[in-house]
Amino acid sequence: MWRGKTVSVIFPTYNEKDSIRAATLGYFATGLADEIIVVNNNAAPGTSEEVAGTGAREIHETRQGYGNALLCGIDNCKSDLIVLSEPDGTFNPSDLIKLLAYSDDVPVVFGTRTSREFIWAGANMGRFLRWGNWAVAKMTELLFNTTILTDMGCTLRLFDAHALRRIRPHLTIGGSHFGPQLLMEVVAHGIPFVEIPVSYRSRVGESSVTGSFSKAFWLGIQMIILVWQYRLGMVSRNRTLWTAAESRSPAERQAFTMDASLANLSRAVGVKETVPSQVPEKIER
Ligand SMILES: Nc1nc2c(ncn2[C@@H]2O[C@H](COP(=O)(O)OP(=O)(O)OP(=O)(O)O)[C@@H](O)[C@H]2O)c(=O)[nH]1
Ligand SMILES: [Mg+2]
Repeated sequence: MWRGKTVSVIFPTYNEKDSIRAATLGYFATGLADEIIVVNNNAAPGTSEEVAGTGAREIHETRQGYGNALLCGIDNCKSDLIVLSEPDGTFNPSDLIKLLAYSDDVPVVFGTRTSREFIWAGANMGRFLRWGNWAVAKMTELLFNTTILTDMGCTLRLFDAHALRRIRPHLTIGGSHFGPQLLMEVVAHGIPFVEIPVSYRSRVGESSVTGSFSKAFWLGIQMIILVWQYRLGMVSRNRTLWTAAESRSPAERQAFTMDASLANLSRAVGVKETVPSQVPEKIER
């Protein structure tokens, strides 16, 4: 629970039998996660036994792929704040509080794994992955004039349920580049976000994606193609854009609504000087 909001962590799992128990218990130990949803994506035998008794809820998605697994978790989650993570030991559960702290200000918080001080010894974040993720993220930042972006592929992210529901109909990718699509839809909807450094540690067991140079290279190319498809308007669908009013806290929203109706009222009755806004504009674009 975070400031009266329920918190869920979603773990897709494929090949994390040896780390999923510790990861699950680690998130619960923070005292901040109300629920952990493990999406078993035809996972290694023995995974369910490791999850049993941890308090996590296990569900199954048979369509293979990181995106399919996460979408299944998202569709089965009713919490106010939804954290997407991985149970392979790469992320530190104690970073949850950092994501939550920023959720007070913005509906989406992305992690970044490219800050040198946060890359632990043995982590799979060599020069190619680090600068590759950084370069595609910078390209996106420049092409869309976003706030700072330094990592395209970090899989530790927090979403306000309201924001996630808004972009959910636009999420279509079942494989590994679901992550970049999620980021691009946040950008395309104009949803405010921030990116914060998170610890990145070595993986327990074999990586099946970025551990292989050719797979990581191909994923990078797919990311670049995806970003340009968005830039060139090739993925334009009807989107309900995020409004400034939606970014306010409930109390601020109420004040804003009252303020706006007072201003409308005074306009309607012909008062020249409108009531000054009590709530400063939070986001200037
Ligand atoms: N490879 C693979 N991963 C899946 C699948 N379904 C869900 N996943 C999840 O996708 C995430 C990414 O897979 P990893 O093997 O850790 O790949 P990676 O994160 O690129 O590699 P590292 O960064 O070294 O951890 C893991 O949390 C998996 O559980 C699937 O069908 N195949
Ligand atoms: Mg991983």
